[in-house]
Amino acid sequence: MASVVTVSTKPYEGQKPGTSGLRKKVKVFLQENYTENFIQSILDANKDSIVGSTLVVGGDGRYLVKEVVDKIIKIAAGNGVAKLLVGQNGILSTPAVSHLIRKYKTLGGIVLTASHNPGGINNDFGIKFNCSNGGPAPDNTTNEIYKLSTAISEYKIVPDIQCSVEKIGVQKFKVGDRDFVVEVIDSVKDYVDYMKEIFDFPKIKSLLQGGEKNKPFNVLIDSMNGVTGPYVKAIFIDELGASEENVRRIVPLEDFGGAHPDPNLTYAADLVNAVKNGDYDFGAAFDGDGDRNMIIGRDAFFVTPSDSLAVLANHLQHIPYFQKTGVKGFARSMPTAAAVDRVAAAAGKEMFQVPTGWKYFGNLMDAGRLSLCGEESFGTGSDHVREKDGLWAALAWLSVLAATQLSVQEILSQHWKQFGRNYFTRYDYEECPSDPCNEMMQELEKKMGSSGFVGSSHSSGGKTYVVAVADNFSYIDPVDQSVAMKQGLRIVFEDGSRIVLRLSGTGSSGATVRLYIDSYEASDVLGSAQEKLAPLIDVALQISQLQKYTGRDQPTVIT
Ligand code: G16
Repeated sequence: MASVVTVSTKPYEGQKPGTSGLRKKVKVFLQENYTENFIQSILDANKDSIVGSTLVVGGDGRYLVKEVVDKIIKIAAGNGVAKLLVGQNGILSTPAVSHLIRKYKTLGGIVLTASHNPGGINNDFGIKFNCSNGGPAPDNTTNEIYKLSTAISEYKIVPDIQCSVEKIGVQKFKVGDRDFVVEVIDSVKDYVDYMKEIFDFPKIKSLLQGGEKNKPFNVLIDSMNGVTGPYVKAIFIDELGASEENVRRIVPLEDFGGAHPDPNLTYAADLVNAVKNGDYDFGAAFDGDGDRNMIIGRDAFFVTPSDSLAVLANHLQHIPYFQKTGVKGFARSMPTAAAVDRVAAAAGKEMFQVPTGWKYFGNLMDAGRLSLCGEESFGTGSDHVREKDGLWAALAWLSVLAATQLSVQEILSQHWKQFGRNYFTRYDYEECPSDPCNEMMQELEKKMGSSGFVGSSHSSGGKTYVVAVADNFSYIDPVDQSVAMKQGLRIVFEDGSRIVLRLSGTGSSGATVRLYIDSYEASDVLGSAQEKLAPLIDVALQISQLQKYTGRDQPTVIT
């Protein structure tokens, strides 16, 4: 029989979860009791229901996951948790955690990931709590966790529990007079079974093998050495009959092999080049924890996440899950281009615009008002879980391609002809010094609120834009009326074009500035986004004085 030990500790500053969980450098988490404090704060935030509860635990395989899984097991045992469902070797993708929480009706789950941020001893780690609906904890819970972390004085742990997470199976312990169970589960099985329910796998398999056209549809799927590797193997190779040549980087590595596991045109350039130079019809990449996706077509034709969302919204009828559930509303985050709004209007569906962060979609889904949503930050997903889901997005695209027998580019051209096109780009200025960036945002907000700003004209490249609306976006949740203030500076011009500026909430050091540019054209739809948006980008740089404050001439990443 093992017993609970109470350990004295002191609070650390800065354990405030960002857009999605607490993300810091590994070395920060390695400080004495830093990780223990945060885990105890998560459990304390659930104190009314923690005793006798079941939690899901897993992560994206990055450096420190295994050690922290072990700490969670011991601290959960110390706090009266009855059972943990742990992914084998600590491996679970973020959408898989969400599914497991829902399927097994647990109190929630703890996800160990810093998502798309690099891993390894010199890089990032992260801890996130998901609630019983499977979604990231909402602001009131993360605020409570933070508050508890600022006043913590002790944590409870059972140091004598020796639990291996290498083998699938049930391990039982006695803690005082309580039973404590750790069930190590297959990391992929439940998720793969679910995907087989949602999609028509035989139809996708037939597409990949040549189907009606009798010409194999060649895919290249890139896990970027992140957690999706085993899921990609199970789905694409074992279920859909793809070959080893159709997948790459499918072994999760603690440091992602040195890659920055963020599926965008800069960090997934390897995949883009391979598709450009090879005979591929479709390419997809996923981030470290498997919730983000990037979709490209033949010749590396890039689908912006905003367009990806709109195209899927327009074709959900091809997916068996939606044939069963019907299609409720659609939603996007505020900085995401409004392409999906046009699909919603044409289909007569409710359309919601939420702040950046998947957690804001959860209430709408739980209320039965939202089927499909997405974010410009390479997130797409549906109410099948409460996280965005990279593999789901790739399978959704393949379902549409199988049903329409069109190429990726043809689908987009057709879509733009029908709905017009929202040209969109995002400039990221990563890891800038924080103080000048904060000052830039404050000064810009002041300028936007000054008299005469609304109505003022701004010109570049022969185009003139007149400001119609200037605000700091705030959101009232239509379900529980909770309010989220100051979610991004937004300047909307009279022709509907938009500039949005916000500071990232997912970085682990310094400040990352995100500049989002969006402009709608009803008929001129086949141009290059960078050319079309050049005048507006210039106007954004003038108004914000971004280059002066950040000291950067060029963004780190252009999407
Ligand atoms: C997280 C959230 C997303 C959000 C993204 C962007 O993604 O889950 O909902 O859009 O951050 O965050 P930011 O612009 O603040 O960096 P992930 O994939 O990092 O979990």
